[in-house]
Amino acid sequence: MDETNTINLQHPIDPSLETKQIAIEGMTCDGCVQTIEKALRKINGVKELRIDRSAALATVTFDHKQTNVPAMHEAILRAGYKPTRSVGE
Ligand code: 9UX
Repeated sequence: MDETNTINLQHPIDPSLETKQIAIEGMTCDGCVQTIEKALRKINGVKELRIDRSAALATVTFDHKQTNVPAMHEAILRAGYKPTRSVGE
């Protein structure tokens, strides 16, 4: 078994779930965080969401059969913020 390839961002319980981090610019206060949370939770397939304002990072667990990172970038942009990159592609 190749142990170098065991970093696994998929959930062991449900292989269609993925967790990704999206960096977001422009979250100046906690109201911004709530606006983005609302926008992302509206997307079908978003299961878990945690936004860390000081780290400028959203951690999202989603069903990759229902949504994807570009859709989340789009929602963040529409809410008025700037997604800059996602980690763990
Ligand atoms: Mo706070 Mo964010 O007053 O757009 S909600 S800065």
